[in-house]
Amino acid sequence: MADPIIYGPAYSTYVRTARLAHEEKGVSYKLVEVDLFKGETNSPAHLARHPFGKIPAYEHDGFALYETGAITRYVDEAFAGPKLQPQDLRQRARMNQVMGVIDSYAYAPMVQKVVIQRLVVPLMGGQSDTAIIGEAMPAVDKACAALEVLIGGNPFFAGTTLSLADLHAIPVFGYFAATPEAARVFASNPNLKRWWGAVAGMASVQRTAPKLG
Ligand SMILES: N[C@@H](CCC(=O)N[C@@H](CS)C(=O)NCC(=O)O)C(=O)O
Repeated sequence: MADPIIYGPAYSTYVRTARLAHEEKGVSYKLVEVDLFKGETNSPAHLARHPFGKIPAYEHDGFALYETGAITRYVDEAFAGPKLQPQDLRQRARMNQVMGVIDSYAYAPMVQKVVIQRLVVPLMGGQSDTAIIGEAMPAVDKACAALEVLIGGNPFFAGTTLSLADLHAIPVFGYFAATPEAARVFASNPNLKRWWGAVAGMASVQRTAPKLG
């Protein structure tokens, strides 16, 4: 059986989540570069894989899939290896809730606004727009305050073991932690700070670390 294929660039947060799922399961995969910044996500070939022109797209043995949460749940259930979805109903509900919070409330202000302005725009020779960052920060604070409550005193978002929720959150925090805004956000959210301090050192997280620039 051929290795599964993840289509997308290594710098994408959602691509990294899909990669982390394979890494944690111990499943080898092929990463096929589709560069967002070169407009390749809107090429006919990519739109055939993902009609919304997003990344990642995925293929396993003739089965095509998109949407990161669907991909990571599939990977967890299709392959042997450590279970990344809790058996316990409520822990699994918490995992799904956190994945939804990242998608709906955290990703846009944290990545599309603060990370793009702080890390990507300067790399492309521009200047960070502090007005965009300032406008995004109330939404960042709200999302992080909610995640702070959801993780509580647990080591991971769904409880005592790593789950897909952590893999959804890691790439977002991986970039956000490198912005100047992170110090204050982590100071206000000690549970998130403790969580990030622990997961940042995981081998899979190190192996998938994006190289910007
Ligand atoms: N709902 C999608 C979101 C994926 C997504 O937004 N990916 C970003 C990159 S991390 C993207 O494709 N951005 C390009 C765009 O929005 O045009 C999923 O869960 O896979």
